[in-house]
Amino acid sequence: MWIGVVSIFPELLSAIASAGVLGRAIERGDLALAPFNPRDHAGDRRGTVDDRPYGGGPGMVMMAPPLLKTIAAAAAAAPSPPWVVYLSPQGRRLDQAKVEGLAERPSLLLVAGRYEGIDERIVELAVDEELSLGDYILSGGELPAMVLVEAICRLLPGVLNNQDSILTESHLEGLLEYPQYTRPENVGPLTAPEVLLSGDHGAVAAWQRSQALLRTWQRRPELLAGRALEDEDLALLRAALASVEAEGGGAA
Ligand code: 9D3
Repeated sequence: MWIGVVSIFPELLSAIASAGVLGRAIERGDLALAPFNPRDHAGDRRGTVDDRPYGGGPGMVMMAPPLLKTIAAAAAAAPSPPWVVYLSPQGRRLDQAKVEGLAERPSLLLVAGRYEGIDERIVELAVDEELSLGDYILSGGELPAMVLVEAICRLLPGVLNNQDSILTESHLEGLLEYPQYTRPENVGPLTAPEVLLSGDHGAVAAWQRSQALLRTWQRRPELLAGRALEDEDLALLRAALASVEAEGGGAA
C-alpha cells in the first residue's frame, strides 16, 4: 500500500515511521510512506504557506495554492489516484470500521493541517473525506495522520505475525479486553487471580470472557447496547456482577 502525507512538519512523521510494527512494514516494503511538504510549493522564497483569515479573527489559515500544488504533486507520485483524507476537528470520528475500509485502498493521501485550518476551497476541490480523532484539541493533523497510518498498517497483509492476527480476530470482538497478569505472582498486596494459575483451560477461558463482559458493561456500556448477549454470556456477566457486588465494588 502507498500512503502519502502532506505536512509542513515531515520530521514529526519520520519519527513515528521508524519504530516498531510500522518501521518494519516500511522496511519490508509492505507499506510505502511518502512525505510531501507544502513549503516546497510556496510562492515565495520564504516558503510562506499561511495567511490571515478573510473576515478577520485569530490565527492564520493555510493558503490554497501551495497546498493544492502539494496535493497534485503527491497524486502524481502515487502509483494510483489516491483517496484524499483531510484530518480535521470537523471530520467524522475515526473508528475501526473506517480504518478497515481505508486499508483496502491501494493509495491514500493524508493531509495534515496546521494553524487554524486550511482554506475551505482546498476541501471542496481536492479532499474526498474529512476525519477527526475525537473531540479534543490538538495543534495539527500530523499525529492524527500517523495514528491513522499505524491503525491501517496493522491490517495490511503480512504486517502482523500469525499470533497477532489471530488475536485481532479474536472471539472478544466488540468487547473490551480482560485484564492481563504475568510473573511475579504477588505484587505488593495484590496476588494474580488464582484461576489463571490453575492450569484449567476451560476455567481460564470462562474467567477471561466474564472479565471482558464485566469491563465492557462497567466502562463502555454503549458497546453492548446494540447487541443481544448469548445466554452463556449473560450468565457469565450476571455472575461477575454478583461477585463484584459481594466484594463491594473495587477500584475498577
Ligand atoms: C479556533 C479554535 N481552534 C483552535 C483552538 C480550532 C482548531 C484548529 C486547528 C483546533 C484544532 C486544530 C488542529 N487540529 C487538527 O488538525 C486535528 C485534530 C484535532 O485537533 N483533534 C482531533 N482530531 C484532529 S484531526 C486534525
